[in-house]
Amino acid sequence: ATFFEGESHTFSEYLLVPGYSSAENIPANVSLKTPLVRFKRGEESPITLNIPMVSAIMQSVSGPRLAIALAQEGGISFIYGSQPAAAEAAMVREVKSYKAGFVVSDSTLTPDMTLEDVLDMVDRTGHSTMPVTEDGTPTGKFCGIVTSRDYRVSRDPRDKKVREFMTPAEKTIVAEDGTSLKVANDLIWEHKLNALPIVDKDGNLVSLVFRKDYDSHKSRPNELLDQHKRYMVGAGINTRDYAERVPLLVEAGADVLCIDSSEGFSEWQKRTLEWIHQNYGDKVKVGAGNVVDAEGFRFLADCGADFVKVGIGGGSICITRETKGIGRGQATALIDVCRARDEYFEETGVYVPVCSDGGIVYDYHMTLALAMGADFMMLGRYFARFDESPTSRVNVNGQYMKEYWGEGSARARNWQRYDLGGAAKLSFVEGVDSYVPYAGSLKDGVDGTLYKVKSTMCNCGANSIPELQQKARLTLVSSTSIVEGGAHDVVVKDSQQSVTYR
Ligand code: MZP
Repeated sequence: ATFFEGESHTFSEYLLVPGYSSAENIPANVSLKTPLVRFKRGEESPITLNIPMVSAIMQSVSGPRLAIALAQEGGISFIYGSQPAAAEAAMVREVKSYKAGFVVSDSTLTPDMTLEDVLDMVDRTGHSTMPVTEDGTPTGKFCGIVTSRDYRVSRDPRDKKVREFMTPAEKTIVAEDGTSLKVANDLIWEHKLNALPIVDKDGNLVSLVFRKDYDSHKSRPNELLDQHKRYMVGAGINTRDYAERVPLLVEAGADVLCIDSSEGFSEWQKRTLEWIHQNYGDKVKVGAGNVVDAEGFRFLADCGADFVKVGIGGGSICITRETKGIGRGQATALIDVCRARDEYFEETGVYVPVCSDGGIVYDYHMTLALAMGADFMMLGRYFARFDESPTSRVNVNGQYMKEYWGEGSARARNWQRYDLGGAAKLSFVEGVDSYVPYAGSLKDGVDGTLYKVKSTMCNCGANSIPELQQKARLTLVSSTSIVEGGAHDVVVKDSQQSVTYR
């Protein structure tokens, strides 16, 4: 047997030691742009992300609604593969055909609705803003908007009528030929509106332009309002039915694929990658994994993986280490693989991005993962908590929760993820079915997290991810100093604080 030197560690056992920060190191100057797929020295990755976050290839995480919300923030989702190929392709198509920038409302509220009705509609449609018209039809005379934030703020007094929460339209613009997005953008900006209603000459609501559309379009202010951009989306595949699944996903418009497997250092992954390259050359980008050491990385990089995912047994819903006794502490695995990636780049001139998959619990773990060399992170639990994840929100003992279950659980039965060429079934479970605390909208959550990540990067004197990786100074911490790092020797007044402030 081979014994690895030292123990394997996880994120909570590390801290960043701040470095010198100049006056240039402010969060507003930090770029989180990062490569998604392999590229040659001196070139840029053909696909880059604006934020280093991708959502897990899981039934309870990555459906179309979450994929759209995450793409709007600059990340990417991988639609889950544990469903018929045609159903997965339909989800990809739904994301690709979503019209952003100019949203013609397909649902409106009427003044006699209760807040419960509003919640249902906000949940069902995924709209963050609802137009209210006099007669409740999309083209009725416009009289106000209700935002999901209004709902959240006011959700306790359930019997109140929605009328009380309508935000009167402070500004509207009249749709006419030649109306430019710039006009809408200027109004949104000037009046700090969340949504700008567009009405026709008779005052009937035509559509809404959202602040987030303004944010994503401000670099191209003169685009006309009927135009829209296509969001990026990824999709999971397995090592069994790739010959049928990949063509459907490619045809549906998937921007990138990823082999979804609990253990990727295998001939099955090699065969899958070879098949894709033989049939599509380098037109179809595909990530592979998961691995936890340098050997596994090199194998997949040599097989042509466009990125390599790291992590076995660290996922919040994962019991692989308990059931099979395989895995490695996530931080140690990541450090080892990232070192191998840098050596591979030195040797071959090809940079193969590394994704840290699973085990991120606190926001600061993301900064640590980036500092240790990850190009981006795959997150399951984190995204499952938001409005946009595909699972039900339930009330458990007075607290709102979202359901979250592993792909290897009895509920998901994703046997292909654990397939070793045997019978087409899940022989034993490697994951659990669980609840995670509900955390509101993806946008609010991601904004808060990334502000923390950027602030820490500034403390390390870094304004970009490569700079962080170069400058970061990390230290292992003792179990006693981990206790010192939390609130200690005081009686915390509100126990919820400890949940929310992280
Ligand atoms: P986390 O973000 O919830 O900690 O971990 C998500 C990751 O756990 C997924 O991206 C996937 O790699 C892994 N996963 C998914 N299902 C299981 C399971 O049932 C699992 N064991 O380990």
